[in-house]
Amino acid sequence: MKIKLTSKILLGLVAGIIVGLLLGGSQDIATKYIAPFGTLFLNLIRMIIVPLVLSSLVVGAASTGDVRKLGRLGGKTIAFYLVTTAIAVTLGLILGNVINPGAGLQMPVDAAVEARTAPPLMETLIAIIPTNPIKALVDGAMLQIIAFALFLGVGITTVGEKAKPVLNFFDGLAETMYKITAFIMSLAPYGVFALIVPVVAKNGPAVLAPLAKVIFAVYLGIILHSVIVYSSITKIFGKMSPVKFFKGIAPAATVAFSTASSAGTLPVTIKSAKENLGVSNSVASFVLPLGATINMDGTALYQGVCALFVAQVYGLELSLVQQLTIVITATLASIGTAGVPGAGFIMLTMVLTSVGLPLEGSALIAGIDRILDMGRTTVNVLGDAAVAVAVAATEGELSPVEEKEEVTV
Ligand code: DAS
Repeated sequence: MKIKLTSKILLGLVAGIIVGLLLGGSQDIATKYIAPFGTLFLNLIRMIIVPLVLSSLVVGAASTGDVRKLGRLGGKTIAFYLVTTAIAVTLGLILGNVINPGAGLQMPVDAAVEARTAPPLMETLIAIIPTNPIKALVDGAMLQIIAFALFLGVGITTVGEKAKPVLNFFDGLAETMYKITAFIMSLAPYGVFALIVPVVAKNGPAVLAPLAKVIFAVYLGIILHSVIVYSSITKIFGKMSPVKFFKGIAPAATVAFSTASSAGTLPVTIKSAKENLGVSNSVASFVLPLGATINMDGTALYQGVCALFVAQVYGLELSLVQQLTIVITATLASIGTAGVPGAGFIMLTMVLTSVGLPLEGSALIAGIDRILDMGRTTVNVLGDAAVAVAVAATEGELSPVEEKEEVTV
């Protein structure tokens, strides 16, 4: 019986949780003999991110043809991203106020320590243009790679016939990267297993108890946000049933959950969006890499909940103005958050500083951050895919995809 890839990955996930719980007592087996295989799987995916994003984006930009269309695509995409992120952090604040996860814990308020703050928005915008594109590729600076690829793609189209060999090169490279992604995806069930075992072995059910309310609030928020906001976006703009959307993006969601890395999941997100949701290559290769870099609804929601948790733990009241400050800071912070594990936690200190909350409060979150990261990264990826469906539909580039028997690998 041929099992669908998604089912195999979910099988890997469940097996990983069970084995992780069994190994709770002897974590060293999990960390010494199983975790390395998870790292191997993650490194395989990371290996192809840069060539995949560069080649698919150059081909995508070249196939969109003119700059006007690219401008329209960019404007729509960024507008969708900012609105959904602001909704997410507002939902996080509402849940933080209603569930009150910090009640009961009482911590002394020390002097707030100066935290690392993200560069001002203008600085981030200027830094998008790479002074040395090769260095941007070597450093894996995603925003700079996206900018360079867009210029390259449009340049190729403008030059025309003479640049054909260049376009063919990137076209060939992109197809090759998709093939390699498919091979890596066939290893996903094993990779997901090896990634989950150490996380469950380390955190186990006991440690989670005191912070269970934070985990409950964040996961309730990301489920509500995903079901309400993304179902609405795909239904209203993409005329796509939520069931079809969530089933089609499931392989990427599962990989995002187990790797806690949007960038690491990107190859799978592109593949799922194109093959299971019918998003065109030019839209997928523009909207998804951009989203994996700047669109993090799950992270923004997590920051809303955790900021309130820290305030409650220290018995501090957050005024409405302070909570609005959190909405703005968390939305901007999520733009600056890299799509790698734990990046949102680093940006949390920036959000706490923005409203004068003690940074020590984030130390309480540190122990469970990976559990929260898995959920928020899944929403980050779902948000990217939902916007890709909506943008593709408004560009007339969303093709109907019939139910697949077997998700191709
Ligand atoms: N893990 C990040 C991502 O890959 C999100 C985060 O840390 O908040 O999207």
